[in-house]
Amino acid sequence: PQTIYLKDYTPTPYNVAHVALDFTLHPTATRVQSRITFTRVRAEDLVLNGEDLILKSLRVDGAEVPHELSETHLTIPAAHLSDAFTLEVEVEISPQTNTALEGLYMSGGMYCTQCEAEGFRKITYMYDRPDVMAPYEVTIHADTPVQLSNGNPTAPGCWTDPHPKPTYLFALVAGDLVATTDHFTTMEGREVTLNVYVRPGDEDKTDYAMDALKRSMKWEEDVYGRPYDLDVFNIVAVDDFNMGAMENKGLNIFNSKYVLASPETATDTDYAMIEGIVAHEYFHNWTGNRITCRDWFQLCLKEGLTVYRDQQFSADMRSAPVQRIKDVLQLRARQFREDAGPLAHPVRPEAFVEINNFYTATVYEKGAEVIGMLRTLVGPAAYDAALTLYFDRHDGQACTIEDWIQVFEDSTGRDLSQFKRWYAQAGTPHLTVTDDFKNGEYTLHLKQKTKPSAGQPDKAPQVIPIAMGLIGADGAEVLPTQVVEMSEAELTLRYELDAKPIPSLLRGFSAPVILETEQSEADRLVLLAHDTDPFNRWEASTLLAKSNLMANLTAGSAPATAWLDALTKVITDDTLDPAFRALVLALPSEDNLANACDAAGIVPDPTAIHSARKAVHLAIAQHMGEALPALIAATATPGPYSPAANDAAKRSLRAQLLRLQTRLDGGTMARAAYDAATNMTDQLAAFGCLLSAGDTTVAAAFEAQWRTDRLVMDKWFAMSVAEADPDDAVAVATALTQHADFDWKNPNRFRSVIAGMTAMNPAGFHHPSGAGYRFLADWLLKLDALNPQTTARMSTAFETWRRYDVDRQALIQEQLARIATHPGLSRDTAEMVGRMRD
Ligand code: B3K
Ligand code: ZN
Repeated sequence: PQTIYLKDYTPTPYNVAHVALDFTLHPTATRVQSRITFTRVRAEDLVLNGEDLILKSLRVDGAEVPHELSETHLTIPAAHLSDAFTLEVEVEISPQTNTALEGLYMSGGMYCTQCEAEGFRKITYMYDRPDVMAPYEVTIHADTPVQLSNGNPTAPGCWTDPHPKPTYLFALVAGDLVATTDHFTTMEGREVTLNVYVRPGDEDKTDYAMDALKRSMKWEEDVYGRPYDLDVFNIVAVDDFNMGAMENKGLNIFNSKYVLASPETATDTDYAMIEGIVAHEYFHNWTGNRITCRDWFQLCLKEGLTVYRDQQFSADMRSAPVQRIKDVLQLRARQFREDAGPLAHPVRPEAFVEINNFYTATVYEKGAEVIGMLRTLVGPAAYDAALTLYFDRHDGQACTIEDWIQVFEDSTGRDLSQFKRWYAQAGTPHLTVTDDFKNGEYTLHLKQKTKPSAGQPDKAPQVIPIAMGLIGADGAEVLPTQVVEMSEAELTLRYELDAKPIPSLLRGFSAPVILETEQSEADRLVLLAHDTDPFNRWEASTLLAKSNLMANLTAGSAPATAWLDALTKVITDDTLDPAFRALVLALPSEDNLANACDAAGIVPDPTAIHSARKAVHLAIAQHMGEALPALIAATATPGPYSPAANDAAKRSLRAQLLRLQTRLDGGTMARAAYDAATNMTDQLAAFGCLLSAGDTTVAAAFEAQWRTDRLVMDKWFAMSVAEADPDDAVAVATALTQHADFDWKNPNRFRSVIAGMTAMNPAGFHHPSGAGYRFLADWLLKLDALNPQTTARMSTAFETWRRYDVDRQALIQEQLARIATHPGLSRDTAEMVGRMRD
């Protein structure tokens, strides 16, 4: 397979002035007629992308011309082309048999598309690359009640999109759909019709997505000054979808999981995800669609910025500190993990085989952190000015990271050349801090270092914005938050003080680095109790939890009473947001602890980690003991269910407390909570407790209640594996794959069971027998033949193999080798497995 390099970028020899598409839909024989007008830039052959197409006819300005076809391209020699010409092509495609869910495919009888990154080439011949932008006109002939495409409707089945766009933003949907309709008037006075299209029967689950859309549109105007630019904005929910959602111009297509919600079927987490993803896709209209990427190496230009913006939005809609903590938890769980292993790559990669493999936590989440650091470095006002310049200067263009940085340099006068290293260097910088107090002078000595990663043996220092404060031993703040810029490998900071303070570093997690300090448990307890920065209060609690867990794991030590007391104090503090308290109570994940072992030079034993975590959890439960029932009662949310942050916060704390209570009463209270639950958040929380307590009836009851609801059943599948005893996990998962409703071709269902094992039951996945590894490999090989994209993504469960003991390493390598040598393996999976293999 061919590797594509950033350095090889060349613009096309022809521009596209206009695209007209005419679809006659049929499950196995859809006809696509295209009329594309080109203008010449350089007298070269016209080489267009096209895959799995049956060419029926081809004309240039009405005449047949010689052309060549390969598996992947159509070539028309330059000699047959003029300065400006129209290419008319008719092809036949088969959406029904398109199981990759890329291009035009079918989901539950409905036609839909997914073109990002390179799916349009499976629809017709075209320059399938983001720097070729054109206005589109689309006609759809189908015997379905609804036909949708990008832009504004002009007649039934006819759509015009005046905004030039690349192929990856093209979309088409046709099917038996019903709309929930609403309206939004933009700051420019444009009346926009908003529709959320779902399958008949799901109409009662669209309110929250619509509400989130309207709030996103308003926020985008208020905070970024960007209005919507078409007369219609459509969202469609699709059951079979490879990822979360897609920002097609004016026609966002969503995994139904991120649209459909009712109190009975969706959890608070689902509601928050819907809000965040609706916002994310909507925000792409400016950061991605109006200003797009020159090439796929620039993916973070739209993704990092749009994630940053959706995080800002969620922080504004909910609690900002809680949102920040959740974002950092995600970043550490997914991106730090990726950055520490064989799949590490820069935020802007320089080479790829299959671009779908680079829609990663690094491009998205670290990409967002980079934007956040830039904003911290230049300040909020300068950030706003730079964004205004970005939109003014680049509207309608396909841009690069250089364009983005240039805007900041031009609007602030600052040299950001060193900052660009954040885009170029893979790996998470380690920031090591030591301190000293002598003769009234407090010294902080900082060092940064980034480990080598694939293809990058030596790393240069990066600019790290360090938001920090100093706290006195009594808990009083000695120095309020200031931002220190570290641009060299080492930095020394000095402060004249009366006594040695406790440093509160990296407040708000001001940079995506691994902080290494010699902080004592006593200092952490002070920070947990008194830090003025909520993020660092939580961070102190996490570090305390981690050291207590590690002590239990390595020496069998019981948790320190001082920590348990401090924890109880936070949990019972009514002045604190219950969502914050719930986060303080949540122990670091098993994967996180495996990583902590690795960082400490200890080979992680997933079975021992699982046990240690359970032991510490039990100790917390016993310590809080009699206080738990009253605490649980205090989290009641009377009145009808509301997904808003306040009530959701209480439910999240209740779930944590119920989990502790279950350790003491074996599930008595969880049973009562299960029976009394009137919403999915409470029901699922209690369900998990009961499963963990070994309840033998609840699984069947839950299943009987929710058998006909696909999204709820996804939760049932996932939870059944996640809560299984690690020794039984593979057997449980295997049995679930034989369940009548295990539709493995549906990515949501596949992920429920397979990731239920790999991500949610790590001790089961890493079982010393190697059965978990075999189970994963079996299913990856099975799915790869149908859906390479989801297969490749799920293969990352193996990325941490280097952490483990030689036996586990060998077992994993055996499965990776088995996958790699499988005949007909997809390019997607081959690339991933190749990068992960020894
Ligand atoms: N841009 C899409 C992701 C497309 C993934 C293609 N493999 C969703 C998003 O980031 O908004
Ligand atoms: Zn995105």
